[in-house]
Amino acid sequence: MRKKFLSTIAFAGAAALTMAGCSSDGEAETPDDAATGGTETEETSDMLTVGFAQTGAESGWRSANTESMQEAFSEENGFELVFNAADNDPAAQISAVRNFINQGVDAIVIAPVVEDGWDDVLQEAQDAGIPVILEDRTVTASPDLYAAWVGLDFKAEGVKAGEWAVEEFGDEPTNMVVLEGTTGSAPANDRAEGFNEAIEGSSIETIDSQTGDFTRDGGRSVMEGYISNYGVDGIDLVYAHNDDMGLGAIEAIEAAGAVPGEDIKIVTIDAVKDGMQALVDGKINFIVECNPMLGEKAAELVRAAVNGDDLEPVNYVEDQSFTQEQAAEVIDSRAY
Ligand code: GYE
Repeated sequence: MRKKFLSTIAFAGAAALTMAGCSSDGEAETPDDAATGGTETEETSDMLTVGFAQTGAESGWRSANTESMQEAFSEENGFELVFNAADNDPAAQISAVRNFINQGVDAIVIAPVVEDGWDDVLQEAQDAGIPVILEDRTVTASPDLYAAWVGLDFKAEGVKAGEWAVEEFGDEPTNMVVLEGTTGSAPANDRAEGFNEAIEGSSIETIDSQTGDFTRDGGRSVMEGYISNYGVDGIDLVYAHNDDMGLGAIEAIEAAGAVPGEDIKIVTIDAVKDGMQALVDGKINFIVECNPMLGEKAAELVRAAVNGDDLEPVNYVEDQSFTQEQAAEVIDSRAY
């Protein structure tokens, strides 16, 4: 905690030192030193206590992001991290942030589960003089209520995925099903918007779109439903808002006796280890990257905010994208 520790030298101890005529480290003590006995002295600790409200542990991306945050906000780097994972429950996440405010932390970092509903608690943090940094996802609340955001351009990710699909399917009539991320989350909203813009006027038709909550289980069970409604032959393409849901869809397609990546093509977003492996194995056809290594930048922003420095309010991290061939080339050198 970046607070001033007030320490009082016990009178009896000071008297004993005076009597011995030297301090505890053996240095000769002057009468002035002895005179400080019984008064208050100040020490300052530069450790910053930071509350981090993580969404939960829904995906491989999330695990990599949590790891990156824990590494950057380490004790060696001068942080005491108070970690909360909200299990993707927006109300639980808001109450975790309220707890951080009540604890009087030095700064708060939030990866907001959903975009809406943040105005009140962000105002409370501001009233308490606690700077807030957003990492990963965005909110609809006014940017005046938080110091800065670091993350990815989710809409651009959706556009890249959509452009790949348009190129892949050309003029062929294409039945697509979508596995959406958590309803109301920035990446689910923006990845849908970007993709839809990119496929506008193409031969790709969205025949169904439901949430799989960014989880592998969610992706599998929604895909099972799609297969039982439309049949394997009725689906040409799966657009999954993250790798984990795509991996769940692969399980459902294989369980139905079909070949993922061939009978049904798959495009996903994230490029985490398991997703990249499935791409190399030919089960996914294209992945747009979403970089989860945001810890260092978030820590830099927290320090600057606590120091009262001017901050760049919007901080984008670059993403790439991968075909199956490109994935095979880079898979061994990937950090996540
Ligand atoms: O793509 C997904 C996750 O907010 C960018 O959340 C993040 C998304 C990521 O759980 O896998």
